[in-house]
Amino acid sequence: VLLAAQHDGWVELTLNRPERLNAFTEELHRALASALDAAADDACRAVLITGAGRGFCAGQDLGDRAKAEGPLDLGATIEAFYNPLVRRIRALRKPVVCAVNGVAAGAGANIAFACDIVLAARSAKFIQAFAKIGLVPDSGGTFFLPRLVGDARARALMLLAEPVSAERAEQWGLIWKAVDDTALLGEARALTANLASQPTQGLALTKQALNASAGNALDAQLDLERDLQREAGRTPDYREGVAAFMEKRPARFSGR
Ligand code: LHQ
Repeated sequence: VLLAAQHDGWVELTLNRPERLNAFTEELHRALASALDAAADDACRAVLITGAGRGFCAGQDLGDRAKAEGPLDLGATIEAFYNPLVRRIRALRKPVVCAVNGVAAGAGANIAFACDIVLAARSAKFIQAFAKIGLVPDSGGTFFLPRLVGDARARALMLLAEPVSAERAEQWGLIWKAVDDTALLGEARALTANLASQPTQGLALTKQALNASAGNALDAQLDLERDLQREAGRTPDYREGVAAFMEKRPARFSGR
């Protein structure tokens, strides 16, 4: 259900249930959780998440749901699988790139938005599908969307469940970039490999600052930047970055 390909300093995780547009089952959640835990190792300096086949991820596997008898506690499913996934991605101390190769619906879309840099194939679409089945956007959607595109667009997207094309998503600032379908994976891999060669601690601290930004007032954020900069200033990669600049040579970052 999940392919994990180890590259030099980074890992590529491919959601692999293409016949169901990579919809989430418990098995897929468990595999993704353990792959992300493994990616916390210092040897891994960046992560790429993508999907197999024509879709990225259609959210929760609704077939799983339809089979169940009696009322389901969806809150328990979210607590057990979706919220931990979002937290894992945000807390991971290295960049997580998402290559959205096709439709991203429901939790599938919001998991993509939890990643640090999102590229999408021009043919991909993002759908807040929840409204169509009587549910509430989850996996951080009601947190990420208003911050990414503003309240007016977030509300309409969520109440109408209208698809957004990759190109419009880029125009709106919902994602980093729309890319030609055939170029997507190559570009996403090059981007992730490049990130894996960068000062990983500095990027982790940057990610930490950005994660905190949404909940902080300016004074608290300035204090946080001070503290994180103090930490960054003690890293070998900072020393290497400055030395390389002074010596007019490319830096060779160790990730420490
Ligand atoms: C699927 C699915 C799917 C199973 C396509 N499940 N089979 C959290 C916690 C607890 C509970 C509930 O939810 C959540 C979070 C959520 O994510 S809720 C939202 C769940 N997702 C959706 O509502 C999206 C459902 N899918 C769709 O609306 C469409 O499939 C989209 C718009 C994604 C793609 O449309 P098409 O390109 O026309 O493809 P398709 O509909 O023909 O799908 C292809 C196959 O994949 C098809 O199976 P089949 O046997 O007919 O070939 C679909 O049944 C299957 N599939 N999504 N979520």
